[in-house]
Amino acid sequence: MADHTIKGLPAPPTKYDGSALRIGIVHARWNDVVIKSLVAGAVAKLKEQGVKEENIVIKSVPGSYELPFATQKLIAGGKAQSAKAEPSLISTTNLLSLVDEVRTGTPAPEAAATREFDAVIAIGVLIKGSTMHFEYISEAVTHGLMRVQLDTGTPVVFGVLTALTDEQALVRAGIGSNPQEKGHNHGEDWGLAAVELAAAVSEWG
Ligand code: DLZ
Repeated sequence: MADHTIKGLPAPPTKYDGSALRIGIVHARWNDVVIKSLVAGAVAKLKEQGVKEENIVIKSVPGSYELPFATQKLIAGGKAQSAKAEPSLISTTNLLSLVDEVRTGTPAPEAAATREFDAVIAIGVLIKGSTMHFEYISEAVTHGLMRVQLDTGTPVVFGVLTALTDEQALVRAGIGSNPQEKGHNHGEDWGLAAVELAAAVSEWG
């Protein structure tokens, strides 16, 4: 019988242009093998959608519990940099880099470094142990990240796996231990979601 499922994310309705976007990734370091694969998947899809390498900022924190705070700080830092940079838009240095940008088609690095984030992907891997730790952290992080995006107005992609076993986590990062069932890398979906949210949904308001 054919392997068939109704689950999962279909392709986006259109190919979004990520070339002008600045995307942050904040990832936990716990369960590092899975994290690395998820981050790589997210970055690959961001680039495939046109997001430039210099506009992808990757930061790490120890564990998933730290993700909401760190995500909020990253977003706030981007907004502060962008506010500071605004008056200098008319400075000679900025004017020259803008001219250069138009001439070469390459965004000036200063411009990239001072822009606010169009979306942030928060990535963590929680694996259930023998205590209630997993339940408490999962719930706190889920609510925390939702709060961050609604409070800041910057989309936050929920890239947190809440797996009951090591294998569940591996399969959801596309690195399952069974060669017949390596699974799908959910990091790729998160990269696509970030571009869709930043390029389309953010324009709705
Ligand atoms: C303490 C802990 C445990 C037991 N498990 C995980 C996990 O599976 N995934 C994860 O990302 N982090 C875990 N942590 C660490 C907490 O998220 C956090 O870093 C510490 O409690 C310090 O705040």
